[in-house]
Amino acid sequence: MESTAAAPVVQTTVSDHIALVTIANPPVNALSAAVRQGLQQAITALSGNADVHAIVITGSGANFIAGADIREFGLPPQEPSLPDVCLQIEAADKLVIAAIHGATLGGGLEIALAAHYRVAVETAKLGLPEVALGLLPGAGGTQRTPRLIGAQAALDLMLSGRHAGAKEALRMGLIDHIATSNDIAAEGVAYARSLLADGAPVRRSGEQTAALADRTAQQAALDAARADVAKKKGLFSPAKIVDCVQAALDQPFAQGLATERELFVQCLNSPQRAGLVHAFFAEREVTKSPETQSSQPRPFQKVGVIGGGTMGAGIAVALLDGGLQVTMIERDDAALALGQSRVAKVYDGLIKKGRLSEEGKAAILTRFNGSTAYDALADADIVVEAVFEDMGVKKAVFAELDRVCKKGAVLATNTSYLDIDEIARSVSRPQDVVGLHFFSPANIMKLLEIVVPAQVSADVVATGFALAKKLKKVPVRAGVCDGFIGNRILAVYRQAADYMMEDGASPYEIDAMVRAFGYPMGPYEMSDLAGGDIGWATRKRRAATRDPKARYVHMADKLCERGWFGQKTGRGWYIYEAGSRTGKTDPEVEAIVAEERAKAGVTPRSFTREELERRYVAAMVNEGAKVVAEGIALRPLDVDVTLVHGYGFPRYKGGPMKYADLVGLPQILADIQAFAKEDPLFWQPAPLLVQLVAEGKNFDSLNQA
Ligand code: T1G
Repeated sequence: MESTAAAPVVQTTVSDHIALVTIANPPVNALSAAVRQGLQQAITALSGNADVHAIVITGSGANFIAGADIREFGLPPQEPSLPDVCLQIEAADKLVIAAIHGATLGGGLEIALAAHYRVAVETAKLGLPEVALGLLPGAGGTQRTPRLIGAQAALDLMLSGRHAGAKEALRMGLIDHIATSNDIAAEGVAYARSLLADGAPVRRSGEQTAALADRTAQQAALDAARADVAKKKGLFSPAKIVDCVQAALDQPFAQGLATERELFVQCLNSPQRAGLVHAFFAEREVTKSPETQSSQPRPFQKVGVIGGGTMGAGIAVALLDGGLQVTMIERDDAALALGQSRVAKVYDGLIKKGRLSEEGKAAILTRFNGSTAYDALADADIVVEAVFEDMGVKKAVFAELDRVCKKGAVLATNTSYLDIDEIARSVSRPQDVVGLHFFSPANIMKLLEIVVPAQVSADVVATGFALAKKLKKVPVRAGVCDGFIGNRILAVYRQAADYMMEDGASPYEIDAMVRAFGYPMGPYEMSDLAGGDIGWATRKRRAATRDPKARYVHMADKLCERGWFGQKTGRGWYIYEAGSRTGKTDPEVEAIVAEERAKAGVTPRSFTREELERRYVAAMVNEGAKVVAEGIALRPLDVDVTLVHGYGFPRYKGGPMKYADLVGLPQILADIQAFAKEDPLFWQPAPLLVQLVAEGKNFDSLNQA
């Protein structure tokens, strides 16, 4: 059978003195080595072809170029480098025009900036999002962009990583012309002809000076950005970006490019790049589950929400923001009115911030209605139950849903720990029951655990993933166990923190360590935010099944017995002045902690911050390994995405499993084995971790399909 050679990733056609160079490297025309080589060869050939008066560069498919090929980072570099390809394009002695559509990001925009003129369709998205990967624009972007649009606008694009639309790009001076049709290749060729007709000169971005002329204003923008970046603790590349733009102001172009290269390589070698690139791909891999690969989702537009409490209302807003028809069910009119007012309050808040108009709110709420009768859900495609966490109450709700919902409706529960298999067994259609575990506030938090009970059909799970995409959530497939992926691991590293506290560390020391590690807050601040009573209820619920040999720390209970639940009671682990969400340390809490230590017969010891960190992370990673081994999480990357998007794990560390790989699994295992000498019951090394270390492998080896 004749093998069809793959189409070249760079294709050139010449028509009537205009060359069209098309990059065809699906799915997003990433600038892989083959594309760079193809571009270099094309520009070389066309530069020497006297019959060619102008060169138009464009991309096939939905995008111009979405940047360098991220999969190549960390691999041995292949020639030509992207900076060299850009320099070659810029140096061309005949007009080079970039014809832009769709995503024009990172190296893709740098190619366009190296061209002499740029035309874009109205829907094009232009940006330099390298900072989101722990990098900086390393192909001349930090030197050409400020020379075209000034330091302030350039810094804004590079430090925010945001995508600018074509109109804004034209206003900024990033592009020269907006196409009148979406046929970008034709528009590019037409624009080239008009430039030739006008006698437009070759215009090299690296030689432009006007935008940087007012040095005082430029320096002021740089100083402001440097001050801003200094506040962003933990991130490596933002400060390097500012250094590069400073070089654009202070140094000749060629020297600025050398400075950029040096700082780019520093970012490339920083562990943050590895963490952030891992997070980028992990967020895309989690959407690929066995069920989404094998089944089509059921269609949905009408969604019911049972319960108008904090979670129910948040879920209703998330669904409305996703453009869906939403019906809220509550037990009586008063409860329904409260639920509806919670939803309205969210939109009123957006109006106050100027991010929504009254008309906008009214339009959204035309898709929102409520009832106290389950029959209102007879034609719902999906129903999400978000009532009180009690099995009896849940089963009663599902019995009603089983009675009223149409055949094929997806029946979902938002429980954060109850046994979904038991709920499924309680209805006549267990194959339609699935867990959709939202995180509070449900209209804000990106994570959605899609919990897969034993009897669910694959297309129901696929529907959960489709719903997540519709709501712009990050879905993670989870198996049924107490706490699924996130809450189960949280319970373990929180326990490790409590043990360190009983052994001598202050809760404030532990919170400080966790913040320094990169979290927005520590476990005790988090408990005060969420409400200590939630953890208390969990501990009481688990008391019956807790291993009597397991160590139990009473300090949190002592605070709860006093009604110190945190922000909502003005006092928890911290004291909160009226209306303040910033807590002050509390000597009375320290006294209670000391008293409980004495009762437990513990002689307090001191911990270095590093010791605290290693125990906290080891507990997280060890339980993560157990969750993967049991198949509760499909891959280690699912644990990473869960902890990053639902529990504040610093994204630039990639997630606990990726972080463990960067630290080295032998180190993590050695730590656990050392801690086990103190408490062999709590610190039982996960067999998967032991196996990987023995085989010289890491967690990432399990992420490869
Ligand atoms: N390299 C390699 N693969 C990429 C890629 C890239 N740049 N961008 C996307 N993909 C893959 C992605 O993994 C997925 O694969 C598929 O394409 C579709 O992506 C020197 C250093 C373009 C807005 O940061 O923001 O240039 O899962 O699911 O929702 O200065 O992808 O199907 O196997 O996201 O339509 C800078 C990253 C690179 C842009 C499209 N560029 N990409 O979103 O689809 S660094 C970026 C995106 C750089 C230079 C530097 C988005 C998108 P799979 P998708 P989408």
